[in-house]
Amino acid sequence: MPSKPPAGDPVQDAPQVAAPQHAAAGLTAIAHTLRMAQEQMGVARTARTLLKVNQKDGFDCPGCAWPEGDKRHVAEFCENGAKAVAEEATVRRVTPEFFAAHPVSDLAERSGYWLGQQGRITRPVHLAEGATHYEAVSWEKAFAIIAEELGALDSPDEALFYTSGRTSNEAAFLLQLFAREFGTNNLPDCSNMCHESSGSALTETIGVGKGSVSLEDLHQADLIIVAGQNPGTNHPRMLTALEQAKASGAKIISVNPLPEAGLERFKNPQSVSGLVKGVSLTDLFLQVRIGGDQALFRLLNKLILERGGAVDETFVAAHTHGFDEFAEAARSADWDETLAATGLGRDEIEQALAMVLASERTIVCWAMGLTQHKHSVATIREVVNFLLLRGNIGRPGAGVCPVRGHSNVQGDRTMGIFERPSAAFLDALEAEFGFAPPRHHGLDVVRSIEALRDGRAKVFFAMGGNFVAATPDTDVTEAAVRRARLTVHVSTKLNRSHAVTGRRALILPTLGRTDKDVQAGGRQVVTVEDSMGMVHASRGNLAPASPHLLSEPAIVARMARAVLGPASRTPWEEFEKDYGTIRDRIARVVPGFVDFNAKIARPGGFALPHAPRDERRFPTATGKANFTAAPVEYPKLPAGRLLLQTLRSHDQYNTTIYGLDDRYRGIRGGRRVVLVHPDDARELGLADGAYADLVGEWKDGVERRAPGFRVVHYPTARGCAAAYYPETNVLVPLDSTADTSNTPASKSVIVRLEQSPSA
Ligand SMILES: Nc1nc2c(c(=O)[nH]1)N[C@H]1C(S)=C(S)[C@@H](COP(=O)(O)OP(=O)(O)OC[C@H]3O[C@@H](n4cnc5c(=O)[nH]c(N)nc54)[C@H](O)[C@@H]3O)O[C@H]1N2
Ligand SMILES: Nc1nc2c(c(=O)[nH]1)N[C@H]1C(S)=C(S)[C@@H](COP(=O)(O)OP(=O)(O)OC[C@H]3O[C@@H](n4cnc5c(=O)[nH]c(N)nc54)[C@H](O)[C@@H]3O)O[C@H]1N2
Ligand SMILES: [Mo]
Repeated sequence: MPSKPPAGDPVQDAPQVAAPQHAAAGLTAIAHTLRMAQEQMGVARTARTLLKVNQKDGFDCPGCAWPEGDKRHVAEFCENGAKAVAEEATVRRVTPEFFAAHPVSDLAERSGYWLGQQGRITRPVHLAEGATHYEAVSWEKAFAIIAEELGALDSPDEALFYTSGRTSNEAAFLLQLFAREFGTNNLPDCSNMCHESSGSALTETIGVGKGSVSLEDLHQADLIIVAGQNPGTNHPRMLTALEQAKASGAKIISVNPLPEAGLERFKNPQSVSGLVKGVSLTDLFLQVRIGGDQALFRLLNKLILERGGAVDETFVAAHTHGFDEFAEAARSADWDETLAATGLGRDEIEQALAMVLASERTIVCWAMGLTQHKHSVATIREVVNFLLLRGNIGRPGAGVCPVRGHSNVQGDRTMGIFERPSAAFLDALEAEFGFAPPRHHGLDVVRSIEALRDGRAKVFFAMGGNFVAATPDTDVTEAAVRRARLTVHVSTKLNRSHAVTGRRALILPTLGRTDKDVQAGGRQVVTVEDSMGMVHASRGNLAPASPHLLSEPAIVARMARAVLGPASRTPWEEFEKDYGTIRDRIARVVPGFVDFNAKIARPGGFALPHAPRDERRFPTATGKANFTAAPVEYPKLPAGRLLLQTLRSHDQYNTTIYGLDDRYRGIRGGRRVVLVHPDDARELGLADGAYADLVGEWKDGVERRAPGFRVVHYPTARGCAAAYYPETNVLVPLDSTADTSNTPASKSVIVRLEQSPSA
């Protein structure tokens, strides 16, 4: 059976609403997976491709960053991983004829869903100044254009090099090397919008900005708190780990304004009894108000302090700093204020406390529900306080578990994709490559947009991603990007960012994870790092989507040669020929990668060192794990307003829309829905099925409006609302960001709902 042609546009957005589900995965998930995969790939290619996902000789799933266990199943993927694979391995193609038929003005009118459905891009294309259409261009000409525009800048800091988190370690290492040799640290990345708050909080408190647990630890924990995360949709393989932990007696507390089906009950598709019955996962559901987590953990900390013998005194004395100041702040936590901030009942918090005190090995997992608020860094520091109190870091079955998003977002950071690199990293780069990298800090995502808006940045280069759709304040951001002299996107598929261009624009099509990568030096592998610091090889097995594609390392290497010219002493040509030579350099620059090439030959890869986890050593400024004592914050709402979180549906991968359903939440056939508690909706005079505009309220007085959302009465926490990203990014003000990490506060948007006639 061949693949099906893409849907027409405008795509009908007509949401149908049924009751939310209470279990995730199961047989429906398998059927859904196969249908979506076959639509994109046909039957034979579906089988050939899906069997290689996450196998030791196969490719790393381009879906999420959840690790693979040591014991692999024949089908080591989940419904949503399969969708990510199908999206990339599709047999649909975007050719130069497509661009001849669709002027940029037409692409700009299309939905993101339609753009993505057109298939893989086959040729580099150029939008000349004043032109209406992209046209095919040779790779040489494309690199010459980049060299010309970068060469015309007054300072290297007028260029921005963005990275999305699918990029391999090898490509990421080359990109940061090129940017720094060119002369800038302007390396914004999707992490700035994602787990930056986790990195900021963890680096300060435990000395390493990454999680401290392995998959084995999860299996051994006796209490797992999942806060601000929806694994049933975004990290489905995590449910298997939770199931295994439960089988060994662990308890699970979930903290979330929404009852998420995946956390309620899991029907494991890998076992027959699992498929039919499933296991219930959550033992205690704390339906917290958006932004109430810091107050919750602060009060738990007070209660632990008040309970004799509950604090791990030996650990606190030997390994921590700042206890007294923290304890004083925690002791003043107030019950009434906590109940107001969290919306929880006293009995629920007491139940949670009892489970915490009964646990000897606690892990806290979190994702965007904790990282995308004004007070996110303080919230995550409070989670660290909570774990430190009972010695829950640096021993088996315990620790911090920020669950990463993109499959190699953690590795890209390890490779130096960071606008604020450490001096030690730059020293190592300088010693290895013999040039002086810039020492002043570069721009993160939000500051990059401001620089484009203010004319301080003029060339924008993106290694993957969909910058204008993923970033906040869509109208402001799109206007800012349009001011650029040149925008360049290294991409696999079409997206909104290709339609919102600078004066000139390039799309450079590249190989994806599933494609076979053959260079002059033979068949190549790349490497990735998962959410738990395991590094392993990834090897695509499909014939590339077109013979004209270049790999990401090849694109950076050729761009570097065109831009830097013979003055560069870096062996770019050699790097392109054989990625092993890149890994030899990584081994000498990045700690933990000694013998890199030898280590990736091991099936399953190797673990990077992590001082707090491995030896209870905390490489912080004080040399100890730091307790912190920030004042408690939580969002305060004016009357008649709701606090909106912008989140993912089950049928999307960030800005890539696979389909219009959100099965577990009972939504089908449309994405413009806003979930509101029935009592709040009634108070606002909004019936289920009414239509409303979402209107943002921010201190700048600018009206930000997302029109035509169907109101869905939904059991979320009171005062809260939820709607999908990226449709709602227009509502997130550019300067509404987290303290310290500068991450857009896309889970705390104050809105009012204005009833509108219809969609
Ligand atoms: N299929 C699929 N997989 C993905 C992605 C995808 O789009 N699709 N995206 C990938 C990426 S880049 C990332 S970062 C991750 C994202 O993974 P998640 O963080 O799970 O993604 P979100 O949909 O943003 O869900 C946020 C969750 O936090 C809850 N929440 C919101 N506000 C609060 C709060 O104030 N407190 C608490 N306790 N909870 C809150 C929401 O109700 C929701 O359950 O997933 C990755 N994996
Ligand atoms: N309102 C709101 N905004 C958010 C969030 C939110 O929760 N709410 N979440 C934030 C988060 S957590 C993240 S991580 C960002 C995501 O921001 P991005 O990473 O910028 O966005 P994606 O949608 O993941 O990027 C998808 C595009 O990547 C390209 N692509 C896919 N695979 C490859 C590949 O192998 N190589 C290359 N070169 N290109 C490839 C395709 O062209 C595809 O269209 O969005 C952030 N924005
Ligand atoms: Mo993310």
